[in-house]
Amino acid sequence: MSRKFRLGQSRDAQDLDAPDAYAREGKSQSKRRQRSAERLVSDNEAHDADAMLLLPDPGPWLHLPEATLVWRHSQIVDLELDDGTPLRASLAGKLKGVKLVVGDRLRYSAVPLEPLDPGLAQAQEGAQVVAVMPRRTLLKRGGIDDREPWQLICANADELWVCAAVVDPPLRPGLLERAQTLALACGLGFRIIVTKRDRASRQDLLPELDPLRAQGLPILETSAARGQGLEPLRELLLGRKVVLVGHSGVGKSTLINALAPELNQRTGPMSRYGTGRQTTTGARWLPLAGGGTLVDTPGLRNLSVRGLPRTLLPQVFPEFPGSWIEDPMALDPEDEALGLDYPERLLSLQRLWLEMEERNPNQNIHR
Ligand SMILES: Nc1nc2c(ncn2[C@@H]2O[C@H](COP(=O)(O)OP(=O)(O)OP(=O)(O)O)[C@@H](O)[C@H]2O)c(=O)[nH]1
Ligand SMILES: [Mg+2]
Repeated sequence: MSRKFRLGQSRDAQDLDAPDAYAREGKSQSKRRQRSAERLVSDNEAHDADAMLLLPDPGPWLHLPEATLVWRHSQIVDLELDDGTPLRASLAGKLKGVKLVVGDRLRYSAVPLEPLDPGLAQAQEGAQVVAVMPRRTLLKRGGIDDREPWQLICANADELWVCAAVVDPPLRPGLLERAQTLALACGLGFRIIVTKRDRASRQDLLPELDPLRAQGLPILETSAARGQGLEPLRELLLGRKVVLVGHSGVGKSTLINALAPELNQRTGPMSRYGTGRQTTTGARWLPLAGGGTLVDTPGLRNLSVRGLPRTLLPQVFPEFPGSWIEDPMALDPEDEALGLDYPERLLSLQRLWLEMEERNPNQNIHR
């Protein structure tokens, strides 16, 4: 396709997003996963995408105080009370199997109310979480296989800001469209934050983003290194809970430090792209001194839309007629008669359309 991409970046449409994340798995790992996915594929229950999102009734516990989950270890959680006090707590047995996620509003008791898992002797003392309040929003992406239909990212956020660096790692518009789709599915506001703007010349107008600009998506260009573009973000953050997502190394944590130096998030040099080493290792809920909340997340390799409804697509691709969205596979993005300004958008539509229906990506992607 003859589009104007920056030197050194891939022009290959396949590279715009990253199903290749799967291709990097070791052979034995992929075989093991394939086998377990096959075992599950006949099991209807495994496909109940919402089963894992059901929360036990918090009714009996509403007299207990509430706090926000800010960091999750495996069986222990760090909470922040409404006055800002931190509190570490264990989880009651009834929450076993409930996937808690940062941003969850939890009811806790200062003394354990339930016997604890005997394996957790060190947590016998102290507070215990006994209930989760219903979530206002829940950001989730498609899971890697049917054992885990969804991967939860964050609860109770208002907006999703997807960060994309101008370079290192390369800008991948495909990930931005996926993030927009997830934001729509989860009822979150959506913005694109371009990071490391200082790494590209001012003459470089970032043509990769033209198709998204043409859709009127809000795109903000920033450089944490030069302090560029931060003021508008500070204003947008006031009173809002915002979750940042993006590839590893795009500068999410650096941006958070630039916006709120008191948070002092760990940042790190770029790992070789695709090695999966992330500097941030778990999502963290970070209330800001000036009001508002940021959620730092570990770098994503891909954002799967598997299992999301195709009815979201007309909002993501408003430039295409309804009949195209109903059956995009009937069209050829290379077909000049379609008169497409941005043929890669049709490719993206086709990719998302196919993926939404997929039961098990392993069976389609693996060798
Ligand atoms: N030149 C320049 N470098 C930046 C900018 N923002 C971040 N970086 C560099 O990019 C690298 C990665 O930054 P991080 O903030 O750790 O990236 P991250 O997105 O939090 O990465 P993960 O935690 O792995 O997901 C660091 O070496 C930063 O110094 C910027 O605005 N300009
Ligand atoms: Mg980070």
